[in-house]
Amino acid sequence: MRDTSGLISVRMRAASGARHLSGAERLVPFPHISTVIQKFLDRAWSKGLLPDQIVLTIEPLADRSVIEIQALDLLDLREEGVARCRDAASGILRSAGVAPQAVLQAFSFLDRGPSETGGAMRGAMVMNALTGERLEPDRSRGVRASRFDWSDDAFLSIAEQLARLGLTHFRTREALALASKISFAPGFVAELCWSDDPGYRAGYVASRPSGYVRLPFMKEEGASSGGRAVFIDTKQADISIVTEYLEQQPVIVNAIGKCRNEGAGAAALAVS
Ligand code: WAQ
Ligand code: MG
Repeated sequence: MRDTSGLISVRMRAASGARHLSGAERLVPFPHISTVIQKFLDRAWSKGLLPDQIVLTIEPLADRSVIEIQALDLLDLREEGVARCRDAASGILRSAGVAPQAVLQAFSFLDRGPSETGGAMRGAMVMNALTGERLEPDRSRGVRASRFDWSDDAFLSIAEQLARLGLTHFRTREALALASKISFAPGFVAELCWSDDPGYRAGYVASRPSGYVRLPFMKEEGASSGGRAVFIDTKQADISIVTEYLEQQPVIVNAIGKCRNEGAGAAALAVS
C-alpha cells in the first residue's frame, strides 16, 4: 500500500479580467511544492497572453482518503481533418450511451465557447447524457476536476508509452490523468474535450468501453473555442454527487492502461 498521507493539492489558475487563460493541478508531497509552483508560474506566463491575476492554492488533503485507480486505455486514432475526427468522436459518444441530441448540444456549446460570456470556462460542462441539459450550477465557471495526479512510477511509464506513439506533449499526459479520474465519477457515461488553446487542435473522447480516444483535429487552426463536456446518467447520480467527486475526491492514477494507435477509418475499433 502506497503512503498517500501528507499529499498536498497544488493548483494554479490564470485569468485576464473575467477570461480564464490557463490552469494546472498536482497532488504532491510537501518537498515538491516549490518546484511545482515554479512550473505553474512558467506556464501561466508562457501563453503569449498576459494574465492579470494568477491564483495559487496550496491545500493539504488532511485526512481525506485517497483512491488509487488505473488509467484509461489510450487509442491514438490518426483520423484526418476536422469533419472526420468529429464524426469519429460522435460515433464513439453515441456507442457509449450519449443521445445524439446531447452530442450535438455539446459540440455546439464547445464551438461557441461554453461560458455565459461565450469564452472558455475554467471547468467542465456537466450534461445529462440523454437530454443534453446542462446541470452545472455555475455556467460561467463549470465544474473543475481537482485533486488528482499520476504516481511517480505511473508517470514515468505513461510518458514512455506515449512517447513510443510520438505523443510527447504535456497536455496529453495531463488530459489522460484528468479523463481517468473523471471516468470513475458516479454516473459517468462519457466525456468530450478539446483544448481552448488556438495552437492545439487535438482532443479526445473518453468512456469506459472505448477508453481515451485521442483525435488530432477537433477544431480548425487558430480557433480559441474549446472545453469539456462530461455526460452523466442522472438516474445513477445527481449533479451534487458528481461535483463532490470531481472537485474533492483525491485520486492517484497509479497504473497505466494499454496505449496503441490506429490509422484513419478505424473509429469502429474503438468501441468494438
Ligand atoms: N476540470 C474540468 N475542466 C477543465 C479542467 C479541469 N481540471 N481543466 C480544464 N478544463 C476545461 C476548461 O473548460 C478548459 O477551457 C478546457 O477544459 C480545455 O482545457 O491527447 O489542454 O487545459 O493531446 O486547454 C486535450 C489533449 C488537451 C489531447 C486538453 O485542455 C491529447 C487541454 P485545456
Ligand atoms: Mg487551455
